Amino acid sequence: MSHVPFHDIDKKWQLRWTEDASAHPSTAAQKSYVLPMFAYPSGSLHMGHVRVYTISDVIARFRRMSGFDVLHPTGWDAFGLPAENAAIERGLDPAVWTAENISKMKEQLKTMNTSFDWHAEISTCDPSFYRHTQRLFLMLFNRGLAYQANALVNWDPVDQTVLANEQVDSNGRSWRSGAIVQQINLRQWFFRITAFQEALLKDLDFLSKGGRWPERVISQQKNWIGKSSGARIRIDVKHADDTISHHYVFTTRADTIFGVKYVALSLNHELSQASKTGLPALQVLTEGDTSKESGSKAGVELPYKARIPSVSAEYNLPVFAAPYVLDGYGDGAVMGVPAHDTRDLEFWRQHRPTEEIPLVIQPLGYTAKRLYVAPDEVPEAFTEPGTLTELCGKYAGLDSTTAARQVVEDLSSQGEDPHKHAALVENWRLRDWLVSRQRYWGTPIPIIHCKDCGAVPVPEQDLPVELPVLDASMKGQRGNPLEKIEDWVNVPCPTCGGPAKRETDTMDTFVDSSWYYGRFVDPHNTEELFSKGSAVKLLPVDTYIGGVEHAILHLLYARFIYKFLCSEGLIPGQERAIEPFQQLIAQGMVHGKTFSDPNSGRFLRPHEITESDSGRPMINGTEDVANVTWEKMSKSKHNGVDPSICIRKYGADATRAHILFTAPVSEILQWDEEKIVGMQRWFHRLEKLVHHPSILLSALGSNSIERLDPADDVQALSSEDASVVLLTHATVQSVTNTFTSDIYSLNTVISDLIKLTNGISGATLEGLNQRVANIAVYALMRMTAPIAPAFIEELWEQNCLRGDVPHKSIFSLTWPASVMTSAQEEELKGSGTMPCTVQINGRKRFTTQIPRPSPQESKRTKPSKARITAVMDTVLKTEDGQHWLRHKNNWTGEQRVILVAGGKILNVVF
Ligand code: ANZ
Ligand code: ZN
Repeated sequence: MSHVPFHDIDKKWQLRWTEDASAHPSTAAQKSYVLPMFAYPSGSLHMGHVRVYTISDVIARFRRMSGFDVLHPTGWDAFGLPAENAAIERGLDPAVWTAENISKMKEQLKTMNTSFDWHAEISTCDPSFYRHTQRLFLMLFNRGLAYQANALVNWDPVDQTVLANEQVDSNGRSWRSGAIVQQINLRQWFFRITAFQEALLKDLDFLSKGGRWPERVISQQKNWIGKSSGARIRIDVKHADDTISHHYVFTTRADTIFGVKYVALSLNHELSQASKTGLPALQVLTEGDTSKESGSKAGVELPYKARIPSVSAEYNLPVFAAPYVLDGYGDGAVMGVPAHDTRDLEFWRQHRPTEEIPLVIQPLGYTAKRLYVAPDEVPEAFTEPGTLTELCGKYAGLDSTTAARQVVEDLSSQGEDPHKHAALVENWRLRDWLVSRQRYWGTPIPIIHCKDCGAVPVPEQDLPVELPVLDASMKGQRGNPLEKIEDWVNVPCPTCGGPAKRETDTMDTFVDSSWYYGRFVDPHNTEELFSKGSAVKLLPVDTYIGGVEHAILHLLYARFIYKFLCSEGLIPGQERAIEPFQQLIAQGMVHGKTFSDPNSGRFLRPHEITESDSGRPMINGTEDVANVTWEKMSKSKHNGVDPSICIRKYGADATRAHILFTAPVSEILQWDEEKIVGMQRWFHRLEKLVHHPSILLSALGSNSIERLDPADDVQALSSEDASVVLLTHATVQSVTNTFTSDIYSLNTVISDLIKLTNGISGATLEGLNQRVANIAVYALMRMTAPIAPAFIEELWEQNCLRGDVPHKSIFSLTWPASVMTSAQEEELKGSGTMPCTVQINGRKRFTTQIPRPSPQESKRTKPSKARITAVMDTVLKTEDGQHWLRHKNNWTGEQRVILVAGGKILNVVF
């Protein structure tokens, strides 16, 4: 076996491609914008990065070869707390620290043989970028879509900043500092994303069509936006002094109105607040950390009684203050229906363990024996829609949907405005986006606060508001250093010239990433975020690739800002739905092999393990075998793999191929380095093929080896030639189809290419017609090029040299189309079908129709591999085939298959 110096080849071609980058201006008519989610510059690439950039690079290279004008850029999500904290710990300027990390990671990215458009590189912490983030802020501000308001926020007392809900763990601690998070009221900046909620919801339908986005992501976005249609129902509340007041509850289940046993109010509801002084228990509840209690049964009964007018004349419903009722959703008030809501049942069991509850909904076609039951008699609430029971008066017998509609209709006609007994309403779970952070390392909010003029935008000509450089005395301090930099904070008011102060909050980094994909289309524009011309030409992103952990926030914010920019006319002429990412490829995580001690559960380092002769991982110095699991790579589990080491050892191309081959794109990838040699072996076989004396790709002229001549008589081909042509043809179709419409199955591209490589080698090149051999190898090389770019480029160059033809990049060649005409294909495959009896282990199981053998095939004494594969494919597609081979037996594709009598009998041996 020859030893290809993969590492040297990588280096050689990385350099050559950089030199050539400007050499081929694209003349393609159609653009394709392929974008991987940009990285946070932590300083080193991890396997997750390698996976996402491999996928995007392979797609980008494929599209270039397919004739698209491809934009494949990347940049750096460079602001944010981790950089600032790392810088504080080391006493460095975050700008310097970040720039160093970026240059390290950029080098690493290049070692992956990626083909990025580096001329468009951006970094969100660069003033030339963030001046536009500030412009975006002011555009929103001028439209009333960026505003200040008081809000209860999660405050991390150690890092001294506001945290997003997602950054607080289930124990109420900060994800970073570990401090108990406090809820405090602070004046904060918000973006009014709720102004776009209808469009954000509706356009999800477009994204779900044809699988543009994964359903999982769509449903997460739907839930987050959380539109719910229901009704407000009036409740009358009698106070201790017999006065009556009117209030409302929000319900999506008006059909359960006859099952109401109590009313529950949020702790901040006006009625809860009004009774606080007399109820110490309520005070305790209010002062506790309510965020943790929202699911609990906690509650305090209040000194009121309630009724739902038109259901009951008497005030017989107890009223509770309960943390499970959220503020700011609906009316902060709930009608409690223990029999039909899980939380309500739990709550009722706690507070009225013996009082019977009415069953008002029963499953379709089922009649309950008793309509009143004790809370403990029902194992769980019946929460599905169903049929209304006899307890529901004139609504008895109706189905839930009809009854709910009817109840609301009836109640809406009762009572006087503004105190109607009910009204239809919609509620949205989506809240405006809190964008301010009390930290240094982010885009400064371009606002100046003046006592007389209020919040005044920084004038256009003064943008960007640059971050001041931290001086040594600021380093290592907690809190927001901006507040302490007097020369920066104190400025004249742009409107009246009086003394004023800059806003010291900076923006959430999600603001940067909400529009960065727009910047790549016009990265050097100083006047605008991007020009209309470039937007029309290049936006939206055609294929966006990234981790599913961004399924909600980043993608939702980006969709919002894109819609906003379109509404401002910055992105004109969008024919398709106004969506920034037309296709989303969500890739799975990379897991590492993890060893732990079966006795203590302790995670073990690789050097604590030695493989036994039988391949078992023994814990050194003991008789114990380590437990092996696959888990998310992390320092604490000692299961991380450094991609640079791997790339240096095996070459970038084998690493890329391994990543693609090991798992379908959306699934978890179990990183098992030992398997990379499998890819190297495939490369060696491929190399042997290309080095064969009869393979002279360029010399023969690439036109003549693109495909068979339409005038060629395929009947004249030998059976080996015919089967190689058919296999090549099938591979081109399958690989092209995966690349264009089934990217999630990229793993099958590798297996298809391996099969073709083996198919050609198996046919012993000497025996093949030279044209046919060259057609097959030429197609194989081009199809492998996006995956193993440097290796194929090298083989291609060597082949050119051997043929004495000047080399030009393999990426300047076009993607293979079909290698013969459809008439030729039909002739080769033969037409019509014939009956075939299928046997399993020699016993006859069923009979089905299979394609007739081609004329060449009929000449053979033994059926070709291609023929067997074609027959098995047909058989597996039948119902009988599925039943006998997949359900009754476990067909893996490796079983022995015997085809006799031209196909009349097929025997599969398990
Ligand atoms: C009575 C009822 C009976 C309910 C039943 C459900 C089942 P979605 O679909 O998420 O909008 N609810 C209303 N306001 C609430 C608040 N501020 N905090 C917590 N829960 C609240 O949920 C609507 C349902 O959530 C409403 O319908 C209400 O309970 C509860 F068998 O009303 B339902
Ligand atoms: Zn002023």
